[in-house]
Amino acid sequence: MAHTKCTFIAIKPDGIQWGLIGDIIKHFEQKGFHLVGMKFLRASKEHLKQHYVDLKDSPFFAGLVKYMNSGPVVSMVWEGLNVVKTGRVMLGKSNPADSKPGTIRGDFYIQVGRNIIHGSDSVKSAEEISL
Ligand code: DAT
Ligand code: MG
Repeated sequence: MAHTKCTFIAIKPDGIQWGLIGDIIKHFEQKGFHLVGMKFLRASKEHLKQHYVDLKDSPFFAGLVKYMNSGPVVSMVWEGLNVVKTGRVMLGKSNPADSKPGTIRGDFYIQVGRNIIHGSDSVKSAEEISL
């Protein structure tokens, strides 16, 4: 299957505003993963609706799309052994309050709707790299 050794990581608009681009990249580099693609872009609402299509029926969908469109994101592809699963562990939980210290969400943020970083949650969903 395509991309089995790669994951999609995106630094969200608040992560950029908070000045965390360097820290997040450093975290992944120091862990031993390789940055194989990176793009700084402002995602359109249409693009974001596709990216989050699984959540289209959730009550926070419109707010999520609006927030993700509120500024640029840093889209990255990271490669390495078990990077999808390990990457999710490094991110922490969706809700920063449940994220352990030492994880990116656990160390840097407190609100679920502003959790600074996206990461593919399975090898299958890492196919979102193409999007
Ligand atoms: P994750 O980003 O950990 O994969 P997810 O895929 O369940 O989490 O949800 C995607 C994003 O949607 C999440 O990063 C932030 C937002 N979100 C999730 N649950 C939320 C909630 N209860 N209120 C507001 N935003 C939420
Ligand atoms: Mg998710």
